[in-house]
Amino acid sequence: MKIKNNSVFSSEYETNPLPTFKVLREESPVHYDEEVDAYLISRYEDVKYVLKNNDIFTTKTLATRAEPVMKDRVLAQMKGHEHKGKKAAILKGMTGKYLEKLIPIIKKRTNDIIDQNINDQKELDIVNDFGKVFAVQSSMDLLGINVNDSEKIRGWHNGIAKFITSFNLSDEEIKHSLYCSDKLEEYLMPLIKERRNSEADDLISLLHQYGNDENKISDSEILALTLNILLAATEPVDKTLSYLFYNLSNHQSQFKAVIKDRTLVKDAIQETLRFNSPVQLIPRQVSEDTKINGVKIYKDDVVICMIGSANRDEEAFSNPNEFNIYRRLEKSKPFTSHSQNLSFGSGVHTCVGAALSMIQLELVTNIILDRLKDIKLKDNVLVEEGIYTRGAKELMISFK
Ligand code: 2IO
Repeated sequence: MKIKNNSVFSSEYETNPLPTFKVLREESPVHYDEEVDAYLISRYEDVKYVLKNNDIFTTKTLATRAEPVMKDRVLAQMKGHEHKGKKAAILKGMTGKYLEKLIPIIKKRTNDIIDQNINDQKELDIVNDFGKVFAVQSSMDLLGINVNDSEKIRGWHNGIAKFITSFNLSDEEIKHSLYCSDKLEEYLMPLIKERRNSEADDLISLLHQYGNDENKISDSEILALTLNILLAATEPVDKTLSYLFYNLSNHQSQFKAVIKDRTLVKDAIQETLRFNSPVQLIPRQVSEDTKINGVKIYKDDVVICMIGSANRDEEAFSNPNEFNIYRRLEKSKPFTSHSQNLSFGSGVHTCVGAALSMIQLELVTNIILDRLKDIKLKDNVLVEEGIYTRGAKELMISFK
């Protein structure tokens, strides 16, 4: 396979990016892509280097990629004292007594959606019947938004997600994303204003509570962080869950082991995040002339970390193309633990929701395993979509 000189993001790439990842890692690990006007970073060590060195490789690119639909800066755009404070406020709402309150709600949502989908046919689509519905509802629970409106919010969420995770959108598509962003603002702003002096324990109230004499936080900043959390907590969830059940179904002895020994659920999720990273790309902008792996890049250039490629790098993981939930336990082999995967990023901007998402996915998976017996894929062909965030279009399963 030859690297195309205008863009690696072809339709073959979207069908299966793995061959391109391999060629890039081997032949052009810091590869300039003309069409997206950015350098693609495909090796594990280089991706980690970029993500860790946030002074050289900044998040400034989010000003054009995210701000138009987020209406203000997201957490990843902040630094220093402000970043530390707002990150702590968000983290507070996902840990301790806040987490304790969330757990039964997560369980209830899971059970309710399963109840709605259990029919005589004993079939369901993990992506569209379960994952996408659960994803937006659990994000709304975290933010303290009534889930009665979840279908409306889901539609608008899709519109802003498309803006952030696409290259070359048409004018019509941009217009639609901006419309969805306006609708979300219209919906959320009154709620944000209402909670200005709230002592409640949802994340919107906690963001207000962050504001005091020293630390200021405006309603528009709270709106952007609310949209940030809504998007980051929703977008990867159905993708991870469907990849998990797809991978386990294709590795029956590991599936059986997980069903029997639930301490392996976490390992199966981590290995799925490595094997099929739901967030495939992380962009950064260079603050000064520099080099990555010997290749010169100049101030203001954009580099794109290819998470999906880094997670399949043979220099970082032994047998990277093997789905193996036991990696963590195989301590004798070097560079093998699945938890070294870069699916939550690395460095100061590592995903704030990483721990919560692992807890959430573990709870959901356990309930599914308890309630749906003898899970089988209806069709073994997995049709995936997306090059920025990536996931199955649908995944029909049968159960008893
Ligand atoms: C929301 C892309 C699902 C984040 C983004 C504008 C900022 C940031 C990410 C992740 C995952 C989403 N970037 N979450 O890559 O908050």
